Amino acid sequence: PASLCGTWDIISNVNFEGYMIALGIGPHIRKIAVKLKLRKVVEQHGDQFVIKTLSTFRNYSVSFRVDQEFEEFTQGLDSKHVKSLVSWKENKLVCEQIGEKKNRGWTHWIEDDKLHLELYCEGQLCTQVFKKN
Ligand code: RET
Repeated sequence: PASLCGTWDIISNVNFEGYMIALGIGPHIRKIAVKLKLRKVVEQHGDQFVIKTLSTFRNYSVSFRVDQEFEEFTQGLDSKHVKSLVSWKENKLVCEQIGEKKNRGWTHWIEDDKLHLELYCEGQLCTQVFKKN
């Protein structure tokens, strides 16, 4: 599949609010977060990924190896411990985040030279699209 690597800037963000409500994020943080111009920085070395979510308000970074379960602490998001597993499904990088919240995870893929990200939690789906910086 096309590489996810690089620096990516958000161009659309649909239902981030609903996703944050599902995560249990309070109204004050949601009000700030929904306006952020998010940037993704993706690095890949073989099966090892580092994905950074950068903003003027808060940053979030996660490192993982594909097909290897890991403990993720969602610091600065909802600050929860989840067991995460990332795998390739066709051309999509798919993560399942097992924890207190049902049906939680995300999917990253490239389409039309853009980075697409679906974030889901408890029936809420947020769709973000990033263009290459
Ligand atoms: C911010 C600001 C504070 C509130 C929330 C945030 C959400 C971050 C998210 C990050 C997703 C990262 C992923 C990484 C993949 O490897 C921007 C930190 C809720 C949703 C999917």
